[in-house]
Amino acid sequence: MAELSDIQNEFIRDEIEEFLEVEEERDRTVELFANVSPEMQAIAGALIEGEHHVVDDLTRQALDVGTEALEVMDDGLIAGMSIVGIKFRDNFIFVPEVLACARAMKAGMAHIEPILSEAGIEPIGTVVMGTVKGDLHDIGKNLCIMMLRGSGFEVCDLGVDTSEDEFIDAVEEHGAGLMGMSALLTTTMPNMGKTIEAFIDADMREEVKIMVGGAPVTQDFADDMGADGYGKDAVACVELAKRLLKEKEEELEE
Ligand code: B12
Repeated sequence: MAELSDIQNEFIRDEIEEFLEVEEERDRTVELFANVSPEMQAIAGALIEGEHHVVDDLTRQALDVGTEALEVMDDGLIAGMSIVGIKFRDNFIFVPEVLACARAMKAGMAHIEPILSEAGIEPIGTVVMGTVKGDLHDIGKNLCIMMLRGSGFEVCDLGVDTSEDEFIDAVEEHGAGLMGMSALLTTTMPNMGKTIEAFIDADMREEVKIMVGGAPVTQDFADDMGADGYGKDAVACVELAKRLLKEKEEELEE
């Protein structure tokens, strides 16, 4: 098991020491950062401090020297955001600070997006994606969209606070066989189920495969509300989208 002293970046060490009070989270975070490069630790550190210009520069530099976009995303940006999440939950920081971190995350993602989206081939399928009604969190959804586009999907992004009708209209308009919903709040998770019910009421449930995700969402929750699949992260989202697309095509052949 890794030790705090295995992490080279002093700022990250201090953050873990000062703010991570839950032993299991602390051990997991130490393990994570002890195994990532100093460059990724620096990106995570700048993100935690909400320094979007620094994240912008460091992300560009890392990609310029050949670091994989996925490594920068997972080991730099998402790793940094995981510490931000814990500090926010435990009231060490508040909405303005988190917004600064989100802005820094977006500055880094702006460099990653063109790389992950550069498939440039015939779209393999169309996906409608949105964050559910009442929910303004879009970082995770946007990462999923980047990865989906990079894997050849055409994505219609409905943004945040998406109503049932907006999902229905977009699926109809784009003839999409796949749809993804994101929710980050326990209070907005039920809106995923409500949206699925709206599809049933509109007699459109059979037309679209529905996948769900977001930090509080689980496989059990997805099963309970009648979704076709759940993905824990952006990589899982792409695998799931491919599997559901295949199932959809097989159903159409029958
Ligand atoms: C950033 C953030 C914000 C930012 C959002 C900025 C933005 N543009 O998104 C701001 C400051 C606006 C914000 C506001 C609020 N937030 Co907030 N926020 C967060 C924070 C710190 C990080 C979320 C994030 O971006 N994570 C990083 C991304 C990469 O991870 P992710 O979203 O989980 O996405 C991944 C997977 O889940 C999956 N995925 C996501 N979507 C989908 C979809 C599909 C189909 C699939 C397959 C997979 C998938 O793939 C993604 C990539 O790997 C979380 C803490 C946390 N631990 O989640 C709190 C958190 C979600 N927020 C919380 C709260 C309480 C709020 C506020 C109510 C605070 C307030 N008092 O105003 C408001 C609500 C605003 C609203 N109506 O939505 C709570 C929710 C608690 C709860 N039980 O519901 C959390 C958990 C913090 C906490 N207290 O612990 N927040």
